[in-house]
Amino acid sequence: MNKRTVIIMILVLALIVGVFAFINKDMIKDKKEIHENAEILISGSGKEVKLTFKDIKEFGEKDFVANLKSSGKPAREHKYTGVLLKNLFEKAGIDIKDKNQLSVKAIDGYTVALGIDEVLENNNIYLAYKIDGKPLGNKEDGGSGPYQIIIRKDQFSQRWCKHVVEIEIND
Ligand SMILES: Nc1nc2c(c(=O)[nH]1)N[C@H]1C(S)=C(S)[C@@H](COP(=O)(O)O)O[C@H]1N2
Ligand SMILES: [Mo]
Repeated sequence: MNKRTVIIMILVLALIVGVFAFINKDMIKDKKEIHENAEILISGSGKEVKLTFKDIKEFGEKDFVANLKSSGKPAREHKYTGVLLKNLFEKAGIDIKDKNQLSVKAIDGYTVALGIDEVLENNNIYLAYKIDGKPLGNKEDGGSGPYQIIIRKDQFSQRWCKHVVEIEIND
């Protein structure tokens, strides 16, 4: 290989890395906007739907009680406000009955897999936006929202995904 070929190869690689960095930056910016605007992206299974806070509220706001286990603190009961996750999909006109699972993704990269069977349960998995009557708040204010998945049956709260920005449907 002569010197010229090596230089051209290095330039081509640098260009590829640059393009990927650019695309990635754009994707991170989109997620950040979704988080700040209190929106949620429903993706996967050929779908790409953005839901606003107004949409989500109108899907059927409900108060429910759940035990939060925060790290370093004893479990404590709170009143949450939100929408039963299966109702959100039903009202958005998305049939999840025959799907495999949902991947819930947060702004910090935390991801939680939810089995369809548990999602279809009656009083278990919610998408919440208030705790004890107050908004959950976002990551920057030390809150756990704007949206958080609450799994009433998960007694250690590990799968209670905070700062939800995307729910991906897996076939
Ligand atoms: N987005 C996001 N959600 C998350 C986590 C996280 O790191 N990021 N940690 C989980 C864990 S391990 C616990 S115990 C609960 C409660 O977290 P807290 O101790 O910050 O209240 O949130 C869960 N949800
Ligand atoms: Mo935890």
